[in-house]
Amino acid sequence: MKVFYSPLHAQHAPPFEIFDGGEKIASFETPQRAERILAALKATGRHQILPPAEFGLEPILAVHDADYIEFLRTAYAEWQKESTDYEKTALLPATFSPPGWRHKPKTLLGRAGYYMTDLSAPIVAGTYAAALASAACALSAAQTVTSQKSAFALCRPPGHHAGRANCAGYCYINNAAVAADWLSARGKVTVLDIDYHAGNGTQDIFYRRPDVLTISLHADPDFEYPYYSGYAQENGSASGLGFHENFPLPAGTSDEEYLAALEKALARVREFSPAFLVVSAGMDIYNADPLGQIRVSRDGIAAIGRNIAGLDLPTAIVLEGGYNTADLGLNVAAFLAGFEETV
Ligand code: OKP
Ligand code: ZN
Repeated sequence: MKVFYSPLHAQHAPPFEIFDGGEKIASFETPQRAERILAALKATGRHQILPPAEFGLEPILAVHDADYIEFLRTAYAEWQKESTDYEKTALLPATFSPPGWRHKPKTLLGRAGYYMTDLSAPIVAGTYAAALASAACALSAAQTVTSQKSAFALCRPPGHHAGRANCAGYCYINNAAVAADWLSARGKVTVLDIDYHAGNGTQDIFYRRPDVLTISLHADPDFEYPYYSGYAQENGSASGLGFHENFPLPAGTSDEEYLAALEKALARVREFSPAFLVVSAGMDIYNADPLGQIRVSRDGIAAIGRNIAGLDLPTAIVLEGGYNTADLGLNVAAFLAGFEETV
């Protein structure tokens, strides 16, 4: 399978994230994640590693507001110019704009609180370059599946929590949404999100659209991040009503239980009958993930890949999360091997 990878991801290496209780910890989302995956995929000898093509900003601006992207591009440098009495390692505000309070202030930290919706997406010097390269990998995978069965985008940073105008949860540009929107000019698209966390950014971006069916299987947001969306009763709105589906799952979900929920999701995809599939492939459903409480084994991950391939659709597979760095490469390799297994 063609695998799109850019070394620019390494320019995004946030020195910390803030956890519950205000605990400042080393970021779980590290450059080593991508390096492990790259090494594991090379070791299989079954994949062709390629740099992403250039797509420019246009396909990104089709799903994100221009002022938000401009903020991502300029915020860090602008912040560096301000004189502060604290050390400026990563841009993270301490004030956020409550729902409905949508005045966009001139001051940099005010705008940071406007565009950043939690404490797990700090901006460092290389964030914008890495996020652009990550989106380009997803777009390259999308372009590939217009003429081939599948492609894998080794995206870092991930994207599915990024909304039209906000970053959150390690995500800045919504890679899968950018790829899906690009493909939607060529036919109906389904985004199937199997990351442990609800794909709330993707949900936000396509919520009113009937031409892109979005489906997310994830830990029930009633106990897990992102908490405020990802519930079963959220089904889209306006002409997009009926074209979003969430499958919230309990902690401890096993292979069998996960695959049963996936079967329901796949039935909905078949009914929709899209021309293309984009998979938001997070590996944090793994039973030994440090952030996750779903218990899918590596064999289970391979089975998920196999069952999704059974849809027999041109499929762009886009990396999202997965934080057991030691096992991450093997998990992605297992998913792709399952996907490529001929039935
Ligand atoms: C990104 B992806 C929880 C703090 C919030 C953010 C997790 C982002 C996951 N204690 N953590 O979906 O894998
Ligand atoms: Zn996740």
